[in-house]
Amino acid sequence: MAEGMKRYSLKMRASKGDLHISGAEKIVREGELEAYCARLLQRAMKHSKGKPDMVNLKVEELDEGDILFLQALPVSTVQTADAAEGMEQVRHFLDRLGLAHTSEILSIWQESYGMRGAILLDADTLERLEPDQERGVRATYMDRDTEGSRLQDTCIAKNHFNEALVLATKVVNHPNILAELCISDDPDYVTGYIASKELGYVRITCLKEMGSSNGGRVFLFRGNHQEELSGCIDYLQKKKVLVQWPGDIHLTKRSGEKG
Ligand code: WAQ
Ligand code: MG
Repeated sequence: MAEGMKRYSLKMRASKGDLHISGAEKIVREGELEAYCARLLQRAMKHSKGKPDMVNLKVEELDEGDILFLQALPVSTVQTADAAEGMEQVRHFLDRLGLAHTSEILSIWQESYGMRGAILLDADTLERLEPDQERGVRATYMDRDTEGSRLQDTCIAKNHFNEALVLATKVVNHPNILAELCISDDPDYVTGYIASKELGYVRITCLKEMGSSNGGRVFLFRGNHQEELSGCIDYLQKKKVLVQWPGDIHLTKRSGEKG
């Protein structure tokens, strides 16, 4: 591969004392690396939560052959007037997936509020499967594949929708993940979603009260704990994924394909 064409994972984490201020990650070409480092640093230093006293920037070279390319989930939107109506909609979609313990799942979701990662929940037995239940499981090493799109400067301000669609696409593409539930912890962001391979990415316009910082995620797992769980956690935490948007022209061709 040509010099400067290698891809790198770039992760930023900013805090002030014990307070987490901001975090973000990108997968970029070598030639874009400096520009994105600067942007993520800017995002950290200008965050509305305050000025950090520690910013961690981590840069790792990736092996091109390890990257999994996925198509973004199809997106749909359900308008809801308030949190109660939003939760009714989530319940309805969980029922459509044929899950037996809808009410319990909705109440366990609240246990994820304030965690750094997500609850990994056995959808059938309702066992929590995270190795560290205080932290949860974090999905990382994913980004939108910007190759062939003009969207190059998306990372200074957080775009909730873009980042969530990337994360959800990665997460629900694992064969043992049935669905993901998500509410933002940002007090002024009330749109959440339920995602699954079957349903796609379903935005629910109001899923909590404005001003509330109660947010969290649940990944619903179905499978064998001995044989499939560690592979699933490994995928969520370590597999490199680039998500392709519909409408973007992709210059990344598989070998043999005509360009
Ligand atoms: N992996 C697992 N869980 C995570 C991760 C991650 N990488 N990042 C955040 N979480 C958990 C954690 O518990 C957070 O408190 C919670 O999710 C919410 O995170 O279509 O902004 O970053 O417009 O606040 C939804 C967009 C935005 C909906 C979600 O989540 C739309 C959002 P936040
Ligand atoms: Mg947040």
